[in-house]
Amino acid sequence: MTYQHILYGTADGVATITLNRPEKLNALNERMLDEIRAALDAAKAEREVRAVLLTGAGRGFSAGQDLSDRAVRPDEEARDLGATLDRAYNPLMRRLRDLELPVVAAVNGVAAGAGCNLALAADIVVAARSAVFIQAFCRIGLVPDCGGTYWLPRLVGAARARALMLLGEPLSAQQAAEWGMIWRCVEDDRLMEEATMLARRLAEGPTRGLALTKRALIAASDNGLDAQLDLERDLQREAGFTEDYREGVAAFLEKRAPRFAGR
Ligand code: T3D
Repeated sequence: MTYQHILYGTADGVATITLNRPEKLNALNERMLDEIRAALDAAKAEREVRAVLLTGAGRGFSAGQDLSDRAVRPDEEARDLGATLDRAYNPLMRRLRDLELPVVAAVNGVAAGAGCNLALAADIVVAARSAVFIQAFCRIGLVPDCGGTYWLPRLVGAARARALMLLGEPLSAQQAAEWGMIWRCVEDDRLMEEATMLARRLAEGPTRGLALTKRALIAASDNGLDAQLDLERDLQREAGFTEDYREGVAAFLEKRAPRFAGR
């Protein structure tokens, strides 16, 4: 696929996807959502890619749905937004959930609406100190989507999620980190260095084991303890047969750093 609205590149085992409509704060349109999905598929298909880094060009991460595609004249029927979720947003969120690679989001600026929940769907979120997170949906009469109503209460608790979603006020990166909504808030000029280092470190990790961990954590949101213990058993069985596990144990016993091959 030729990318118009994102940049895609790979280096050191990391596929970097940069949302690239900076003049619109990387507002999302259908083409861009298709491109992000295609880029995730490309990352998955490339053997040497073992982690994904998602960020935005310019001063924003993403301002959510491009509202200039949503202007409705009084004489027009409003479009069926459920259909857009079915066609474009939900497949992307499911792709991210199912991707067996760790995803780091480097939130370089405002993350609003679907842009906010896209960032929160990453496995590890690092944000620049100047970034803000806005559940902007209520400001325009919509419902939070992209899994926000699922993930946000689990990340910050019901009371904070409710207020964020009903008030639509900006939450600073610092506060988001203090609330456990994101992993870390860093100085603006350190963001890309920190996020890239993190993604590279993950790319050198035991990729299968990390993917299985991701699967366990996602399932834990719905499972009871018994189901989760059974799942951990099954996933541990699988991890125990990987080359990386052998290498991890050998490296420990030989008192050296492991060299994980991602298999
Ligand atoms: O529709 C469906 O399919 C359903 C799914 C919905 C998912 C959603 O994401 S709904 C929520 C949509 N997003 C918003 O409501 C946020 C709208 N944007 C803002 O509230 C503000 O722009 C921000 C708080 C994000 C940033 O404010 P600020 O003051 O830093 O920047 P700005 O001046 O408002 O924006 C800069 C430019 O980006 C500006 O263009 P201009 O005037 O310089 O030509 C602005 O119009 C444009 N822009 C920002 N957000 C969007 C946008 N253009 C289109 N769509 C946007 N979402």
